[in-house]
Order: sequence, then structure tokens, then C-alpha cells
Amino acid sequence: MEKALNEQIAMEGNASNKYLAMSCWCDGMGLEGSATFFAQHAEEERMHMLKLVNYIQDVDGKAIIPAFVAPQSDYTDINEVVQTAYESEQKVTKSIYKLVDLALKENDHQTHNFLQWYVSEQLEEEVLMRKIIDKIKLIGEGARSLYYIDQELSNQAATEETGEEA
Ligand code: OFO
Repeated sequence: MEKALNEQIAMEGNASNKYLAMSCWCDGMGLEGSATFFAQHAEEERMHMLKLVNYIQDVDGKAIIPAFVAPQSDYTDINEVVQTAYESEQKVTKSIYKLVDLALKENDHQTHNFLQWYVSEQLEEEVLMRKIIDKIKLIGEGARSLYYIDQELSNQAATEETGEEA
């Protein structure tokens, strides 16, 4: 179980870096709202990673801090960025489910309980990315679409900042 939790540390850390790279790409494209949104998510993923580190240490295990894996730094457009983020969340969800399965198999009730927070969090994140993809489809492609997409992500970032429901 400890080995699998350590692998999840790497996954969350890599997700954090992936979002940070997305934020930089958006910033470079003048998409300030989107850059803020992805920077916030980079922070969130780092928090997910730290939560795992602390848990492993709390149960008298040894948390292993992994090396960075270089994230994708270039994208064709904002659609690709959001789609990549969504697919990445889906992969993380699968990985969390595997951890839950393993905790059950090993009768590790404590870890099973700890992981429930991640199960709920993943649902929230998948729903959020899907909603953004849907909004981007609604906005459509046109000269001003980028402005509105960025506005949407900016609103989302502000909502998360205040902790209100989207
Ligand atoms: Fe760590 O929740 Fe997203 O990936």
C-alpha cells in the first residue's frame, strides 16, 4: 500500500507541474484568466501531493519525494489545454480507484478512509473540467471566442478563490 501511495505522490506532483506549465502557456498567449485558473489548480494538486506525504509519514511510513517529469509546455490552442486537463483528471481518478481497491484488498481501513477525500475531489474536478469543455463548445469559434473563454476561466478562478459553488 505504501508503495502505491508513493506512486500517487508522483502523480499528484506531476499534475501540479502540468497545470503550472498550462498556466505559463496561457499567460504567454495573453489569456490571463486562464493562467490564473491553471495556477490555482497547480496549487491544489500540490496540496493533494502534500496530503499524501503527510499521511504516509503519519502512519509511520516513508514518503518518497520524486523527481520532476517535464510536462507538456506547448499547446495548439486553449481547447487542447482544457481537454488535456480533463483527460489527466480522468487518469488520476482511475489511479485513486485502484488505490481504494488495494486498500480494501489489504483490509487497510485507515487508508481506505483517507482515500475517500480523493474520491470526492476527483468527481468535483472531472465535473469542473467537463463543464468548461461544454462552455467552450457553447461559446464556439469566432473572433471573440478566446476573450469569452478566458473570461469564463477567470470567473471560475474567482469562484474557487471565494469557495463558492460554480
Ligand atoms: Fe489531485 O486532483 Fe486532480 O488530478
